[in-house]
Amino acid sequence: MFDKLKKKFSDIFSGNPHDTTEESNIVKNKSVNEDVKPEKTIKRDELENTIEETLLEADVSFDATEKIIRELKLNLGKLKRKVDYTTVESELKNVIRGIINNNNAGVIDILSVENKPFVILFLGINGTGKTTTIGKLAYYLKNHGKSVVLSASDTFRAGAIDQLAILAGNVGVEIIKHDFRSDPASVAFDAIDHARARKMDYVLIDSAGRMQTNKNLLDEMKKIKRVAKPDLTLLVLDAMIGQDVIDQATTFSSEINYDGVIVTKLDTDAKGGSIISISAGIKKPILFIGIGQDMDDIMPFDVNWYLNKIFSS
Ligand SMILES: Nc1nc2c(ncn2[C@@H]2O[C@H](COP(=O)(O)OP(=O)(O)OP(=O)(O)O)[C@@H](O)[C@H]2O)c(=O)[nH]1
Ligand SMILES: [Mg+2]
Repeated sequence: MFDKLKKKFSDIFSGNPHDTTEESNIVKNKSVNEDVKPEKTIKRDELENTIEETLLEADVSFDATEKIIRELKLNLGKLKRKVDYTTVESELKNVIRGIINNNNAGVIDILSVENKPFVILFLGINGTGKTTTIGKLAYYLKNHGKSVVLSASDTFRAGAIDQLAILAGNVGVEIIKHDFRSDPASVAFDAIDHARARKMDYVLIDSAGRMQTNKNLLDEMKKIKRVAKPDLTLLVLDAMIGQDVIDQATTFSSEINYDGVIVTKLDTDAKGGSIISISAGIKKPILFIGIGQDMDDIMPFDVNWYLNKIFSS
């Protein structure tokens, strides 16, 4: 996961790719053997260009890359003294952290919510991982001592109800389902009713994948939201689709208001930049990330975890 970006940053900040003894304003970080190593230096512009290229190659969107470089230059420019690799690396980290935290400030802790049942609606285009994520999240909540009921509100795709029922069985939570092609909003209504009557903690509502062009399905999505009145609406985004993810999220937000996102399939993101692009482009918090196909391959998103994955120090 994110291996390419980590390797590249590691090379850059250890001074590998652009070592030069030319006149410059960045001094290579002096380490343990500073007495024996000649001081290596590098031009600041050159380093900034290398970082810019690296971000673009890691699939960080153009806009996000420009923003990062702009802020990095600004922060480094404020430093009166000569800067070294370690300073540039830590400033870059700060800039990336800032972009991600900007959206994640005030993000709710799903385990300590007050409403009971707490209703979560999952939306997204086809195949992003909604149904799998619901299974994983049910497992996560159950492992934290919570009671969960799933609402099989993807009544559109043949097999979707069975898929969710199998997941419910595997993780050991309840499911409310109606027949194929029945009204998804009425399934959600019944699931919430069921949870209320039994004082259960969470209702997780699955929904059919839909494209922005599919008017009927978009109307159906709005109806589920109107009827279920979810406490939280989450858009499920697939890290594998690269920068199209921003367009998807923007299109969805023009149709329906959602509170945050779940980014799936990060285990397949060798390049590493999707989290940065999503944070910079969508301006919604990332609540959870999917990191594999097993039921325990989900974790609350943590900016420090991400930074540790892409930076070596
Ligand atoms: N590698 C990996 N695969 C995942 C992850 N999350 C989901 N998948 C896979 O993505 C595929 C689609 O997942 P679904 O959960 O069926 O996606 P969906 O959004 O419900 O699809 P529709 O109902 O057709 O819209 C499945 O093969 C999942 O196993 C993840 O975090 N990592
Ligand atoms: Mg599904």
